[in-house]
Amino acid sequence: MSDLDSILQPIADAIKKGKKVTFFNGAGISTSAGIPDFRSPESGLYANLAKLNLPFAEAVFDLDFFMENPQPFYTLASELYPGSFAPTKFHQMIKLLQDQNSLSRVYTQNIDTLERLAGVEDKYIVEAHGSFATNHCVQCHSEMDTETLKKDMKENRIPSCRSCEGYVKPDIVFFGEGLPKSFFKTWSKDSKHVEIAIVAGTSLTVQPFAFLPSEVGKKALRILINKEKVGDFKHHPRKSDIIVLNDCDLIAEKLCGLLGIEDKLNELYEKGKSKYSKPETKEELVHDIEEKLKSEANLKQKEPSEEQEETTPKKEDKEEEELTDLVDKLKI
Ligand code: CNA
Repeated sequence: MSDLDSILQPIADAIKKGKKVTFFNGAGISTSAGIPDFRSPESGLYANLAKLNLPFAEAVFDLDFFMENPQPFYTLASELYPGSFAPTKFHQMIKLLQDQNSLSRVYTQNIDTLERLAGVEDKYIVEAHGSFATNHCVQCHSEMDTETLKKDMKENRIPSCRSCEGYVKPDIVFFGEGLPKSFFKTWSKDSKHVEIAIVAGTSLTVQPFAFLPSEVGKKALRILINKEKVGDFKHHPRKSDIIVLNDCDLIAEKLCGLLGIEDKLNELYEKGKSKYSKPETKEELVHDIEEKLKSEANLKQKEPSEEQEETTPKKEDKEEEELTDLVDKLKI
C-alpha cells in the first residue's frame, strides 16, 4: 500500500461504513479541465490579466468596475464560458459518490458548472458564487436568456438589456454582491450534520465560503486536498484532520481505487472528455466528425412520423445547430 493510500484509507473506511461526504470545492478542482484558477502563481488568472489592462486584478470581477467597463469581464468570459470544458476526474468522483448514495452536498465556489455536467443532481449542488446559467441587467434587473447573451458575445457585443440598455451580467457573484439566499439557507441546515468534509482546490480566501470548514461539527472528519495548506487547516488544524497536499485528480483516482470504483471513474471521465472537450489533435477531430456522421445516419434511419414532425424541432434547425457546434470545435 502506498503512502497516499494509507493517508486516504480512513476516508474510504468512513464512506464504506455509510458516512456521507460534503464537498467544499474551489477553482483547483477544474484546473485540469483547462480552466485557470485565480491564485496559482504562474498559471492563475490573476497572474495573466495584463492583457486586460485592469487597475487591480480583482477588478475583472468587481461590480462597480463592471458598471463602468464590462469589456475585461467579457473578454475573460468568452474564454471561460461553459461548454467546451469537460468534467475532471474529481468531478466524476463526486458523481460516483452520488450514485452509491455517499453524497450529502456539494458547496462550490466554481462558476464553471462542471459538477452539473458530470451529472451531479441539482438537489446536491449549492453554487455559492452563482453560475453562468442565468443572466440579469445590472440596472433594471430584467432577465436575459442565455442564447441571446451568447449571441451578443459571439458577435463581439457587450450584452445589453433589451428594455433599458443597461449592461447584462451572468448571475455569477461579483465582489460587492451578496451570495445567493439558498447558500445561507442550505448551510444553516447542513452545518451541524456534516460527516465527512472534503475541502478541495481552494485557497479559502473568499468569505464567507472560506469559513465553512471551520463551522463543521467537531465529530466531522475534515480532509483538505490542495496544493498548499490553507485556511482553518493551516491556522487551526484539528487532530483528526487529513491534509493531502497533492493534485485533486490523483487523489480522486486513489480514493476511488480504495473504494473499488476506479474503473467506473475512468470510464465516466473518458466519456465526459469526448462529449465536451475541443479536439486537440487531428485524430480527435476526425473521431468527432465520424461520430457526427454516425449519429446523422442514425437520425436518417429514424425519420419522424408526421405527428412527431409537428412537435419536434425542425431537422434542418437541429443539423444547423450541430454544425455550428462542430465549427466551434474546429476553432482550435
Ligand atoms: P483560488 O484562490 O485560485 O485557489 C485555488 C487553489 O487551488 C490554490 O490554493 C491552488 O494551490 C489550488 N490548486 C490549483 N490547482 C490544483 C490542483 N490541480 N490540485 C489541487 N489543488 C490545486 O480559487 P478559489 O476557488 O479558492 O477562489 C474562489 C474564487 C475563484 C471563486 O469566486 C470562483 O468563482 C473563482 N474561480 C472559479 C473558477 C471556476 O469556476 N473554475 C475559475 C477561476 C476562479
